[in-house]
Parts: sequence; structure tokens; C-alpha cells
Amino acid sequence: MSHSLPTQIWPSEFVQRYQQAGYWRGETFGAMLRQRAEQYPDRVAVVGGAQRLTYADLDKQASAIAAGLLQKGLKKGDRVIVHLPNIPEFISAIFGLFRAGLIPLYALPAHRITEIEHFAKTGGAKAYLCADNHGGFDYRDLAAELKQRYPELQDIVVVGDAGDYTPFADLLQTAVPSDFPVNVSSPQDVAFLQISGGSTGLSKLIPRTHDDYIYTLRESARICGLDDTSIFLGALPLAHNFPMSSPGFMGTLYAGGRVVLSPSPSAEDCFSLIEQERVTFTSLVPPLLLLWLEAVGRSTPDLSTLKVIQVGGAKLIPEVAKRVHPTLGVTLQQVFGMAEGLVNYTRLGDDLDTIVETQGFPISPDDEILLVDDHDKPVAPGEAGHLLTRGPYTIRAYYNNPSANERSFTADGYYRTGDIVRLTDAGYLVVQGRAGDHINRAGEKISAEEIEDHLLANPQVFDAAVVSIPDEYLGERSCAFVIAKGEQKPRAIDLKKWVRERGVAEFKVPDQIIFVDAFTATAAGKISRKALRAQLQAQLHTQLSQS
Ligand code: AMP
Ligand code: DBH
Repeated sequence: MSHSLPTQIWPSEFVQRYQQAGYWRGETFGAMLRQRAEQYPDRVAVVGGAQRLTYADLDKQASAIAAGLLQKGLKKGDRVIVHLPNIPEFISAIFGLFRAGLIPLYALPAHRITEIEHFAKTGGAKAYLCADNHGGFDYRDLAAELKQRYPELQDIVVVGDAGDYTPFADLLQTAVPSDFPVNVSSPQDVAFLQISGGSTGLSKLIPRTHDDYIYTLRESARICGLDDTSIFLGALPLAHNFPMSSPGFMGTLYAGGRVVLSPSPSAEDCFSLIEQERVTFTSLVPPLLLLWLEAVGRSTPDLSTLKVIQVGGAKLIPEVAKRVHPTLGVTLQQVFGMAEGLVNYTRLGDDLDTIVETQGFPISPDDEILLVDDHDKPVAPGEAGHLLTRGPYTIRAYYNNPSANERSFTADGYYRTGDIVRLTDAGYLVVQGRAGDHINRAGEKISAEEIEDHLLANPQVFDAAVVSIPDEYLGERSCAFVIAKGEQKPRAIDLKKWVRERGVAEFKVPDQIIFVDAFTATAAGKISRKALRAQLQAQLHTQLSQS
């Protein structure tokens, strides 16, 4: 398996086009932080827990972390798994990695050994950076297990009580030579690896470059009206592409604003931070928005500084969207994006109908959108079709995954998003559904195939098919149809425990398990798993609508 990073992602004629259009300006993350630190040395950049880091602090920490990691023997281009909750160290660590030319590979706090092992192996990671203990889970245990399963791992760095591992605090103490470089990367180098929720099998790795990502930050900041007075509340996990870059914490730092980190996205934690820190905007997934809308009726938080709430990651129902302004007194912005690239925003000045009913339009005039039928033929104007896209910040291939690339990209480089979309007369996108077999559970994407594989590994399971089921709060939840092996059916609770104990993120454990004796006659036999899932899904919807 080759582990070298791609050196060029877009064909040369596109590179030229995007540079000439002024999208790619040769910026890098290492230099960007230094420029902000020179411009706003004493301004607070990041607030989290008891810490308040100025831009100068952040810049200094980034250099110390970079120097410390290089001293430990890591080399430019090495991948480092970043597995941290919403704490300031998340931000200083990734800027430290950028400064050293090391490549962060972002994992979600909910990920467990199975996912982390997969990231380590597919990404060819050299180091793992984690918290000590967070949310009742000891990440040092995971680190120990990872080292066993993946002996190529050279370094383990822990924020907090590091036990046998390298304390993150030690890196911060590294003496930095005066000629230590601010940046060692080319703008078109891969800056980091994002992960996709993925519809088939395990998450795929998404290589994003400095130039392409910084373009999205600059434009997202402009579209969302950010400047150096903006204060962003990081409520969703920072590793998600949405709170990272749409415009998220990175876009806020690009604009010279301030990032406030919340330990959880709950209304309780977030409302008090909004009051104390005079937060001006934040990003949420639809189920959290619902909780916030309900919480406001129970308390009287002072949300007067909050101007915009962005909602994305999963479809927002218009009825809920309509309640945002009257209940919270803020402007709603819908965001439809993907870690692979394309991001759409409703614009802040759009009329209410547009904000409530659509998912906006792309960042870039050069985001190419195609809506096609099942045979890749364009659909008639106004009709819904599979969304394909290509543009100055949408990847052309996943990292180290030829079979996914075959499926997910067309010959001329369009990414198959898996979403079914229609365009309004004004050119706004409306998400109608999706073609891919994943469950969008409160914005977390779960691959049906991945969970089926875990269930099939159980000796009491003969066959399994996982589908989504509408859920009042989560939008969708997961439902596994299971055919047991032999007479004795396992208990649903034991099967859930089985999946959990395979070491996967809790959100992937099936919410519901339905035992069946067989998949229906037409479904049995040679039809595809995709068709089987579609059939079970339809069956489930009929049952639900009749009950
Ligand atoms: P990922 O590729 O894992 O980053 O997930 C991106 C996917 O999330 C998109 O392809 C959509 O299926 C879904 N998504 C993101 N934002 C929205 C939204 N505002 N409305 C509906 N679906 C969304
Ligand atoms: O769901 C997503 O992946 C997403 C949603 C909104 C995203 O990546 C983004 C905005 O950038």
C-alpha cells in the first residue's frame, strides 16, 4: 500500500484556471497564523475552559509544538491522528502540525479503536495525539490498544495526564530556534486529511490542500459577513468540516475574530457562553437547533449579541426553520456542505422563504453543478437529480482508496455526492434526499454496510440489513433487520452490545433491531444489497404510516 501524499490533485489546466481567477493565492496555514499574530498580537483568538490565548500566544505555541514534534523524529509529510475534544489544544496542535509540515488526520471524539485503527492504517499515521480522559472515556487505553494493533505508530502525545506517553505540555516547553521557519509547505501541498461519513464501508480520507481550503475560509468569511469583531461559538465537534471551515473556527481565525469553545453543544453550556463571551454566531445540526428552540422557552438567556445561527449537516425541516427568527431573534443561515468540498450557503440578505425552503448556493462561481439521472444524463431544468460537482475546492480523489475513487468520481473529475437535489429558478439548491446507503443521524453519517459487517461478524447472525428510520429528534435513526442463525434468537440488547464492543463510535450502534425470519421473497436471491435495503426501507415506511 502506497502511503505517499498526492503531489497534484487537480489537472494542470484547472490549477491555472483557479490561480488566475484569484481563488488560490498561494497562502499556507503556517504563514496565515503568523500574519494574524503580527496584525493582532494581543487580541484573544481562542477561549476555552480557563484558557484565553491571544494570537501571539497561539503563534508561539504552534512553533513550540512544531519544533517539539520534529525533535521527536517526525518528518514533514508524516500523518498525525488528532483525536481531541473542543479544547484550545485542538487549535494550537493543528497549527503546530501545519507549521512543521505534518499532516493532521482528524478523528471525532466519538470514534473508538476500530475507526482509529482504520485511520492509522489507511493514513499511514506515525503519531497519535489524544486527550487523557474525556466524556468518561480514557483515550490512553485506546492509545495502548492502537500501539498493539499498529506497531508502526512512533509517538503518542496526550493532553493532560499523559501517564507513560509524551505530555503535550512538554511540547509547549520546546525551545524554538530563532530561525525556525514559519512555513515549510507549498500552497498546493496536502495540509490535512479530513474524514468522510461515507456511504459504503469505512470512512474515507479526504486530502485538502492549503490553497483550496484557505480559499473556502476567505470566501466563507466574506459570505457570512465575518470580520475581526466576530465571535464564533464552537459547539459541534471541531473536527467536523462544518464548524471547522464553513466558516467555523478556521474562518473566524482567518478573519481575525475570536473562537469560543463549548465543552458540549447543549443549550445550557452554550447559552451561558454566548452571554459571557458575547458570541456573535455559531453552527448547529438540526436536532441541536430543536433543543435550543425548546430551551429558550424554559429560561431567559441574554442572546442579544448572537446575530446568526447556521444550520447544516442534515436536512432542516421548513417548519423548524420558520421558528428560528421569532424564537431566538437571530438570522438563520442554511449550510449544505461536505468534507469532500462543495459548500452552499443561503445568503444573509435572502428573503425568508429562500432561507427557510432552500439550502443556498455554492461558494464559488467555478463550482460546477450537474444534476443527472441514474444513467448520468442531465435531468430537465427544475427536476431533481443526482448531484455531481467539480470545482476549486472539491477533491478529485480520496486518499489511498482506488475502489472508492472508481465509484465516487466520474471520468472527468466530478464528485458524486450521493445527494438528490433540485435547483430553483433562482439557482438555489434544495436537497430532496440521497441515493447513498447511509443513515444521517443528527448530522453523523453512518454507513449501512459498515454496521452490517459488524452484525454479520456475530456468530448468531445469519444476515443483516441496516436502513434509516425517520426520527422526530434525530431526523433519522438506524434500524437493523436481522435474520438469526438457528432457532435461538439473540436479544436485541446483546447485539447492540456486540456492535459497541467491537469498538466503534456510539452513534453507530443500531438504535433499533428488528428480527425477521427471512427477507421477503423478491428480496431474497440475487438482488443487490442496495435493492434489499430499499425494499426494507419501503416496508418500514409503510408500516410507520399505517401505525
Ligand atoms: P460528508 O460527505 O460526510 O462530509 O457529509 C456530507 C453530506 O451531509 C452531504 O452530502 C449531505 O448528504 C449531508 N448534508 C450536509 N448538509 C446538509 C444540509 N444542509 N441538508 C441536507 N443534507 C446535508
Ligand atoms: O455535513 C457536512 O459534512 C457539512 C455540512 C455543512 C460540511 O462539511 C460543511 C457544511 O462544510
